[in-house]
Amino acid sequence: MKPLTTHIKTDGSPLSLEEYERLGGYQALRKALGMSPAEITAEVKDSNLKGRGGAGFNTGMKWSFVPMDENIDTKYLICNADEMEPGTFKDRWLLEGHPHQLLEGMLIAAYAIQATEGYVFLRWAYKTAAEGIRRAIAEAELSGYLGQNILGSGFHLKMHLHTGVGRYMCGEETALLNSLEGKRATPRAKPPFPQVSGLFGKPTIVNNVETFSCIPHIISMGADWFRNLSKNPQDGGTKIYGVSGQVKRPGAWELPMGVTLRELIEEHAGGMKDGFHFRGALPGGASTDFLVEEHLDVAMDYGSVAAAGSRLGTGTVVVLDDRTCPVGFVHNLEHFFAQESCGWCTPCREGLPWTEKILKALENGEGRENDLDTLAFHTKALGPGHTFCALAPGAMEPLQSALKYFRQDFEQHIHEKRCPYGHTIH
Ligand code: L3W
Repeated sequence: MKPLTTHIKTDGSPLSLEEYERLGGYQALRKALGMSPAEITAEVKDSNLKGRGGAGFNTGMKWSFVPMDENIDTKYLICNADEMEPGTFKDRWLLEGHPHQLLEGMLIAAYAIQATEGYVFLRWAYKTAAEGIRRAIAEAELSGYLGQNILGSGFHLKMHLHTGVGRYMCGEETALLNSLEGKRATPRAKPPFPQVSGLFGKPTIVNNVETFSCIPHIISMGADWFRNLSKNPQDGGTKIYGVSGQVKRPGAWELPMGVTLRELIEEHAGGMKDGFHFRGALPGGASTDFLVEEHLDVAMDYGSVAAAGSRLGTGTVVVLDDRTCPVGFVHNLEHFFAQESCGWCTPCREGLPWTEKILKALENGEGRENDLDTLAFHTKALGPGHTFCALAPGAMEPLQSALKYFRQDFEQHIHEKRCPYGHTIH
């Protein structure tokens, strides 16, 4: 059962409103408008849908924090479609192929929290998705699904498409809010959480594309059905997993939540390319800890990956092979994170370029004996609790786990004064 992706056309072109309606599209919205907002939130909470952007927070619980006081004049609903996590390309599939499914999920969510303004905050580079979403919004407005008095219910929702300017930082929900307000995209302190004080100081829900796309199915089929799509009903539903690296068939697939890492790599991605061997993998984009061979049978759900010392993150696996230098691999990631730091807090602004510089020196054979201690210190000083947001702690995850699992490679660079893989960085 692949409720989110079964109907996406093989050429990737978006389903039109007519095609979507023929498949039962917007029936979940009709059903939702006959329910109370509290009933919808309770159904979503019971489904054990957890946020698909990377953090895995219970979606219904998040919605339940929104004040339902009738005196609040405006509430906002935002889809975080700023997909820029390295190795992550799952939302693009849904954005380009199934825009009405996303809009229907957002409409139901907006009704559940009684938001009247919605935004799709889209990655600037997703030009094809922008066209499809713009068209879908226009189609939905013309057919009475969006705008004033939706389907005669008295509920209103105005939807806007906002394209970013290409900063990873805008994927962090409070930096995204600042960006939408026309301010510099720096994170805000939490609490207050956006559910209480978000866009322009009003109650705001921010959820990921894949999260919203699950909502029409939960409302149509019920929380029990959704929970049991998963191999581990604690983390309900299916998941769009991806694999990249030196595998035979890199790609993305919608599968029951909780398939093993081995199944993903060996069955769906076709195994390693001839001449390459598996050394490790980041399970969910760049800001997660490496898993290694002993973890291949770990179930790819939030709890199991955490128990193995990492995070499910976005569920898009980046594979490290035996012919790629782990030091160079991690340097590449730290280069990205250093470049994308917004500079707001000192540990991130100063620590990431310093980390990158040490890794570059190591890779070029200029490493010193105490470099590994300095890197280990950085993994703590830039870790959780020391920075304003999750960017730097996330950046430290591949580094700290590389120092643990591939330490010999780091030491070899220092002792041999060169990269054993013959790699250099200019
Ligand atoms: C109320 C509380 N609400 C948490 C809400 C919070 C947010 C959600 C998750 O980072 C991760 C990061 C990246 N009362 C709450 C609460 N919330 N506690 O729950 O919050 P949080 O703080 O756990 O995570 P976050 O700061 O939103 C997200 C990782 O995802 N990641 C990045 C993916 C990047 C993309 C992209 O490119 N667009 O998806 C991948 O692993 O490192 O750890 O809504 O308000 N007590």
